[in-house]
This record gives sequence, C-alpha cells and structure tokens, in this order.
Amino acid sequence: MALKENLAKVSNIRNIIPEKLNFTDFSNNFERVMSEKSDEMGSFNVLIAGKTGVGKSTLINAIFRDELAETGIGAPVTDSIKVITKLGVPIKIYDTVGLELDSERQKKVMTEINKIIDDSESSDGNEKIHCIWYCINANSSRVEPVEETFINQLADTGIPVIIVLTKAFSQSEAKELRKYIENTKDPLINAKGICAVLAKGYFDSKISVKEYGKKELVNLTRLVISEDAEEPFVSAQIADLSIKRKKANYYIGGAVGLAAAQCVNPIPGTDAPVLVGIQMSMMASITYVYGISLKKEDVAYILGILISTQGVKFAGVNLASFLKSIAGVGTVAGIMINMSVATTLTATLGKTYAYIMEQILTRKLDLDNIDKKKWRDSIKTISKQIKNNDTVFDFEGVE
Ligand SMILES: Nc1nc2c(ncn2[C@@H]2O[C@H](COP(=O)(O)OP(=O)(O)OP(=O)(O)O)[C@@H](O)[C@H]2O)c(=O)[nH]1
Ligand SMILES: [Mg+2]
Repeated sequence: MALKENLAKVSNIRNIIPEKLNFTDFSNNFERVMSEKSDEMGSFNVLIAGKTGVGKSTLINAIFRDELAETGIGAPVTDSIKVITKLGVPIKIYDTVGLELDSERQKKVMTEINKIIDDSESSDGNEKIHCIWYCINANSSRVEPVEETFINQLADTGIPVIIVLTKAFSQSEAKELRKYIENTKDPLINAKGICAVLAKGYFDSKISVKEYGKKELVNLTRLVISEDAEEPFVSAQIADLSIKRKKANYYIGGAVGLAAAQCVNPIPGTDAPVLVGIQMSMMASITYVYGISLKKEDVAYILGILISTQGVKFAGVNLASFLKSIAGVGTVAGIMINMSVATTLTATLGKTYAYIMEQILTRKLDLDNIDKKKWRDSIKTISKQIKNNDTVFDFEGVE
C-alpha cells in the first residue's frame, strides 16, 4: 500500500480515540486496529512442489515462522496437494505431498494445479498463487526430462517459478547442478531464478555443515512476487530480519511524518491523545511486520513496562511521562507538544517498540514467562542506542 493511502488510514483512526485514554481503551482499540490491519493484508500464497523427500517440509519450517509444516493445519485440496494454513500467519502453502514423478502422475498433478489456479482466479483475489518454489535435490547430477517438462509447464501458468536446490550439503555439488541447469539451452529457461539452500545444518562427530541460502531465496522471491504479496510475505518469513526492520522503519517514518503534520501548531500536553491514533497504528503495523500475536494484556504490559522504565528522554520530554498521559494515568505537565517533540516521541516509541518485537521474535524476550529485569535492561539498551544514534532502526532515507 502506498504510504499516502496508509497515512490517510492512520488519520481516520484518530477519530476513534477518545479524549482521555486508559490502558483498557488503548488495548481494546489496539486489538481492533491490529485485526483490521491483518484482514486488509491478505496472505502470501505459495506452491511448493518437488519429489517426495526432497526437503519441502524442512524448507517450509526454516523459512516461515511457527514451524508451519508441523504446526499448521494441512488439509488435502486434491489427491496430491494439501494446503497448509495457520491462524495468525498470513500465508497459504500448497504442498505437493509424496510426489513421485512419472509422466502419468505429472499429467494428473498438472491438471490439479491448473484447477487450483483457475479456482483462485474466479475468487476474490486473496487465493491467487504468487509464486512457485520447485525443489530439486542439490546432489542430483542432472534434472530428469520428466521434471524439466513439469517445471516448464508450471512456468507456463504465468506464475513465477523459482528453482530451489535443496539439501545442498555440498556447495560444490550444488554449483555443478546450477551450472548444468543454467547451461541447458532448451529446458528451464522459463524459471525466474535458481538458488541453493541448506535449510537445516548437519552436524555429527566428523562433519559439520551450516545452513545457508535462506536469505537468498527470500530475496529472490521478493523480486518476483506482485506488490500485494509483499507485506504478508515479509511478515510470515523469518529467514531475513533485515527486511522486517526496513518495513518497520517505513512505518515509523510514515508515523513521524504524520505526527509532524498534526503538530504544525503546538498542542498542549493534555491533547497528547491526538498523537495516540498515529502511534497506535504505527505499533499495529510493526506488530504485523514481526508477526507477533499479542493479547490485550500483552499490550498493556508492554506499555506498563515502558512507563516504569525511566530514562528514555527526548526533546525535553520523558517517554515514560508521555506514555503515562496516553494511558490516562498522568499528564505531561506544563509542556506544549510541538513538532519536534511530537516527531521525536513518535520515532522513539516506534524504534523502541520495533526493537521489543524483534527481541520477542528472536526469543530473547518472552511474553509468556516475563522476566522484568531482562525487559528493563533490553529497553535501556535500545534507548541508549537511540540516544547515540546507532540503532538499526533508522527511518531516515525511507522513501
Ligand atoms: N540436515 C538437513 N536435512 C534435511 C534438509 N532438508 C531435508 N532434510 C531431511 O530430509 C528428509 C526429508 O525431508 P522432508 O522435508 O520431510 O521432505 P519432503 O519434501 O517434505 O517430503 P514429502 O513430504 O514426503 O514429499 C528429512 O529427514 C529431513 O530432515 C536440510 O536442509 N538439512
Ligand atoms: Mg513434506
């Protein structure tokens, strides 16, 4: 969504904010804004095909959050294809299960895939398949003719196909196969890209091979998918945190711009809730980007801990006292919120919040088993980084 449209939405949200907020109001509204955000985003839909045992499920678990292949609901849609979904994860994975390719089988699967594509085109657009990952075992010396035909038929559907060389324990073998595919004149010319991935490392007493290639697959995929799939894809994947940060920065930058526009004329501290709508929407978007499922109590907790962690101070205003005024448990006594205060506070809140989301995603902070000291230390770390201007959350330069 263009930033402008996004901002227009944000300013609408402002109208729902009551004059005086408290934690419950904030959490209730936040929950609603969050669920509107995910409804609006739709899902990233991917078809993962390849012969049985090639490593499709392992790849799914490694690229997307929540160990989807195991924890998602897998419902058969046809004889050979099941669809994996999970509540709260904006993704739909069509997985070819136990596929042995002979020409009979290939024909049947292709018919089933074409039916899924046709059905999706006649639906509301949310079902559209955005990308196909075709998996080939990286230690194969060549691609069998029946697979070549299959890949080309998949590409003929018009959906971008990426060839994934899976179980790439040996980088040199993977390179050989890649060269073979790239140099093969006729077949496979229709695939949009190729990359080697070792989704899971391998260690025993003699050998140790580290996982690699996941980021490359994520970035290749981003290049070929349509714009509407970008947000859900960034949210659902966990292989590349830097693109989540970039998205978070985009939302922080948008909110800062809007906060500035709201405060061209300084507003009294008691009118701070004017800014809350902007910030709430920013936080909801960042939560979506990181794919953290927050309960109302979690939101209240995070605000509470921000309030009780002193020392985050900007433009002469303490973030804690500003948040207190938002939550209706105090006032920003005697200050006028001018443009500089509004933008600094919004940026500080955004960066701090994005950092917290990242810590939760990477399991450095835990919402289910809260260690207050750890949370406070973590908030202090990010505020120090913000003060020294060396945080990775840098919304400047966001277009
Ligand atoms: N170490 C390591 N093992 C892998 C990797 N990919 C797959 N494997 C192993 O290979 C076996 C088969 O992998 P799956 O992911 O189940 O293969 P699949 O393509 O989903 O198989 P089907 O569902 O039967 O079509 C499992 O024992 C995996 O642990 C990898 O990247 N690294
Ligand atoms: Mg599988």
